[in-house]
Amino acid sequence: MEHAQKPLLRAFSGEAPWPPPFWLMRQAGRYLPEYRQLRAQAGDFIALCTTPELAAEVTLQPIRRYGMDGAILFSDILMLPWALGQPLRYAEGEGPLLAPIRDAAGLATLRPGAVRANIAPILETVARVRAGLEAEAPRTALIGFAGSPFTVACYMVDGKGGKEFAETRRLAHADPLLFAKLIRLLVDSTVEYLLAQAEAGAEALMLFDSWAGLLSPAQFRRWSIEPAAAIVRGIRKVRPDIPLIGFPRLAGPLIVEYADRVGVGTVAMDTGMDPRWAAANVAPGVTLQGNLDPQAVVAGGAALEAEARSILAAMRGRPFVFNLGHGIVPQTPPEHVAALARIIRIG
Ligand code: 1CP
Repeated sequence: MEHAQKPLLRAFSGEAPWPPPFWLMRQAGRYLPEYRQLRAQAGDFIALCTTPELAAEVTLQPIRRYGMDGAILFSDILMLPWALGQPLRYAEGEGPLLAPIRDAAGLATLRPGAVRANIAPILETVARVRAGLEAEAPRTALIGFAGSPFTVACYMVDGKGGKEFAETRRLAHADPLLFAKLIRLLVDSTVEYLLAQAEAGAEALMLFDSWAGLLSPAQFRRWSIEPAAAIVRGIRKVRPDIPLIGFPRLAGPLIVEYADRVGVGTVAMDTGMDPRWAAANVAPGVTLQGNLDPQAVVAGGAALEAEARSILAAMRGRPFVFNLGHGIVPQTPPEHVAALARIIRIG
């Protein structure tokens, strides 16, 4: 389908198609039996992300079931540190584990020059998904993504998943020069990585700053807003028109400053953001995306319907993309996602 006619790309460009287009963060993955089957076949999560045939198939699985308007590349934000040469593994039940980087010697082990070769299989996945969508779901647009520098640094410095990332926040305060070097390296590599995804066929690009809200306001400006703005400038030089989505999770009212300063056309709201407040305070030209509580989809029934309808009512008439406020969780019954899709399609 003609690029400009895809509902998701129209909404990202500032139009307000209704019912709104939708997709769901983490829409491929563990709540789907067909994913669990392929995951078991691949064995290892990194193998799944770097086997284009399997990663492309997993990306398309939720589209076949629910017909989302957006397909998000199946990969992980930690594939960039992996491509930079930082040792990474996903331990069963524990999430990601990395060899932590906390000093200049650690930083010196990263290999930005190796990124291009290492991401080749991921770019091959992008190309395969784009061809698959063309054939199977021509109204669905392909979204590429990366983690934002601060959120990726949380894993690179702390060395594992979590909710606090104390080592990373301490390092940012204690040795801002070293931390700035890491962030700058990540800005440059992220521009390269996202532009390569666009070149391979991604039609929009999303930056996940899942842990930005852990920062103080001053640190948020320095480590979330400024690096994201630098990434947007780097992308815009080459691809002035590609839709960009920013997700400064847990930013609270700083979402307004993020939207003003970063230069993305779409800002994603987390679960705690009041959509009416965001509609009144975020610049009117900015498309909003979000923000249903993933647990409402686990619950299903009348609770799911009421929550979804209240978001739709708040966003009617505005450039808007329906999504969750954070990733879908593995406990989600697949039939509740089908129910949600029906509610959104009524508008
Ligand atoms: O066991 C498995 O199958 C691995 C689970 C899994 C999956 C399905 C991980 C490990 N990553 C992913 C895929 C993923 N991650 C996608 C692909 C799209 C899709 O599933 O539809 C995307 C966009 C991400 C992004 C991601 N990874 C974020 C940003 C978004 C968010 O949720 O905040 C973050 C923070 C990660 C890190 C990560 N990767 C995996 C896990 C378990 C975690 C969280 C670790 C933690 O902090 O505890």
